[in-house]
Formats: sequence, C-alpha cells, structure tokens
Amino acid sequence: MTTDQGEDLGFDTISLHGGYTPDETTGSRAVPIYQTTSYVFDDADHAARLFALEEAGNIYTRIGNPTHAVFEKRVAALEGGEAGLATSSGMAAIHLTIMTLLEAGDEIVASKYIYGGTYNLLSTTLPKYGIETKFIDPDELESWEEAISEDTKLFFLESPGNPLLNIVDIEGVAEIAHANDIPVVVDNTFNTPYLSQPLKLGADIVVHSATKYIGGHGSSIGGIIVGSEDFIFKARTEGYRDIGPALSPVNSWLFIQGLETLSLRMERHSENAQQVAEWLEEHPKVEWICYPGLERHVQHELAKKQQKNFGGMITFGIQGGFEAGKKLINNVELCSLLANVGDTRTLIIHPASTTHEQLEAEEQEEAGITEDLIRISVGLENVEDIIADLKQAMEKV
Ligand code: LCS
Repeated sequence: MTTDQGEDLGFDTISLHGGYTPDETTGSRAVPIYQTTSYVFDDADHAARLFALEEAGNIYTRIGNPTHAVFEKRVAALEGGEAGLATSSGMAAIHLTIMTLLEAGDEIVASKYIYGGTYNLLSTTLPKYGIETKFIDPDELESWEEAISEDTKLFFLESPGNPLLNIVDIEGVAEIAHANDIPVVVDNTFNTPYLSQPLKLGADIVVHSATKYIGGHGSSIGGIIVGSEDFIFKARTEGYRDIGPALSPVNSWLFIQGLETLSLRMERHSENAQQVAEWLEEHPKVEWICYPGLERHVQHELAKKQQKNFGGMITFGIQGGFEAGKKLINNVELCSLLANVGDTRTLIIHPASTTHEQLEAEEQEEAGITEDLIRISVGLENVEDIIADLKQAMEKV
C-alpha cells in the first residue's frame, strides 16, 4: 500500500487505514458494517453487466460485501499480496484454495506438522473427491522434492506448525516448488503478517484462520486467503459463489478491529511467551519444551531470519505423561482450557485428546502429537500472573 505520492506506508499505518477512506455519504471514520444481503442495481442493463462479470460491483453478500472488501484489502496489503478473499472460517479458506487450484486426479504434498482439522481434510475428506495428499517431513527440503509426481499441483505448509512449532524454510520450499511449476500455499495463522510475510519469501498464496490472532479477542470464526488478483477472482467467481463460504459482515468488522492493534498484540504475546518459555525451561517437572524464541529450539536461527519475533505459542511435555498433563490442565485457574489459540487471554489444551483427536494413533505419532504434549497460547495478561497460575498448577501435579 502506498501514499498518493507512491511511498510505501508502514505496517501499523496499513493496519489502521488499509482499504478504507472515510465514507463519502456519512463521513464515518470507523469502517461501517454493511449488514445487507444485496445491492440495488441502477437498471436492468447494469444488473446484467455485473452478473456477466463485465463490470465490477456489489451484487450479493455471498459473492462480496463492502465491509469484507476493507478487511480483504487490508490483510492483502499487510501480507504484501495483490488481493484477498474473506471466508466463514480458516477451514473454508483452506478448502476453497484447494478447490480453486485442483481437480480429481491431482495430488498435494503437505507438511505432516499441521492443524488436525486440516490434516483430516487432506487425509480423509479430499480423497473422496479424488484428491490425494502425501504428508512429508517439512524440515527436510529433499522430502518435498522426492514427493513430487506428475500429478502434484500444490505444496501446503504451516510455519510455525500447529502444535509442534516447527519452522519451515519457506524460501527453500518455494524454490523447489517453482522449479516444478507448483504453487506454494502457506497457512500463516500462528505468525500473522506482523511476524512473517510468506509471499515475500516466495509463497504464492497465504491462508489464515482469522479466528486466531487477526481477530485476536476470541469472538469470531473466520478466515482469509491472499494471493494474486487472478487467483482471488477465480476463487470468488467459482468456488466462493458456488459453495457459499461467505462470512457475516459483522465478523469482518470485528477482524478489522483486531487488525488495528495486531502489531501491539503480537509484540506483547511474543514478550510474554518468551518469559513463560524461559520459566518452563527451568522447571524440574518439564520434560521438554518447544518455543522458537529459545536457543534450544532446533530452528531458532531460521525463526530469527524468517520472523520478526517468535509469537505466542508454546508446547511442552510434562513428566508423568498423559495423567500428569491432565492434572495440570485441571488445576489451572487463570488459563482457560479450550480449543482455540490467539486470544487476548491465555489458553491451554492437550492436543492428543482434542484438536488432533481425529487423527489415528499412528497419524498422531507421525505428526509428533505425543500423549504428554501440552499447548499454551500465551495471552496478554500480566506475565507474572500467567506464571503464578502455571506454578500453582504444576505444584499439584
Ligand atoms: N489453520 C490453523 C493453523 C489452525 O490452527 C486452525 C484452527 C485452522 C487453520 C482452522 O481455522 P478455523 O476454521 O477454526 O477458523 N485451529 C484450532 C486449534 O488449534 N484449536 O481449535 C481450532
């Protein structure tokens, strides 16, 4: 996004202004919520031109909406992409991206370290429609290359992965993909465009669960896709229109509110998580810990190179495995036990029995979801209070 003079605007400025100038009719400074299903056409010819896609304009909120348009333009500008498309959930964003690019007979090569719901979409649902996925270790660049067949039409990864927080070398993966004419889709949910911009590292399409840090307050389910103008136009006029994964204008508005403080929140999430991780690292009952901001993280250097900071997610294993993990989770008071991440509040969960429960036992093992794994989404509370809560719960284990 640039000024009228063509200068690049900074991230925070785009977070606040991207995609919107005050409404000409009302002067409204905040982005209005266009809570409408449809838009009046000038006349029959105007309507026909819009339906024939000969002219751009509002038709029906399942296809587009002015509040969504601000959200879409703002995230696209923050990611450094050409255009965006807002969806009813993160899963809808991923599904629509795949539906737009692939057809029966095509194959996906995907990181095996991804959100359980996405893993299930790829492993179980899409094969019913003739789309198969090969899951690989994303940290070994040669495994991407080796998995390619003549049917491969898409690479898919998360960095950091949910919940293992492995960091993928996006530039390296994109180089292999592009040498084989394969587009790279990155789920940037855990980082948000504030911490990393995969398109600038060579990815072709970025998807988000806006439900997480973009919304940031745990109030709304939604998603967004960012890519080229051509790709987004195709996604909007084909799958978005046919399948109907549009979101409510109110949710787009809530995501816009979230974007306005994204950098402030991501800095504080990162600062708090670093301190919680350092505290856990020293705790005698902690068997292992994974946080990209710790030097012991095997990809700490890559994370430093590829990200602005290390984010709010921590995973660790507790001595005593499943039962000890359950005790810890049952004894926290400030931390909320629930299935979400990226809220202002600190959240905690045991993925093996919840977010990754749809995976078979071997798939869980393959994806690194051990029985003792605890995931914390560190919130914006005073960090001493978060640590005090974990401390008292640890004492009861
Ligand atoms: N991508 C990632 C990285 C996610 O963590 C999730 C949801 C999705 C996509 C799907 O987004 P949604 O449709 O829920 O907006 N992750 C969840 C989790 O870890 N716990 O509950 C949901």
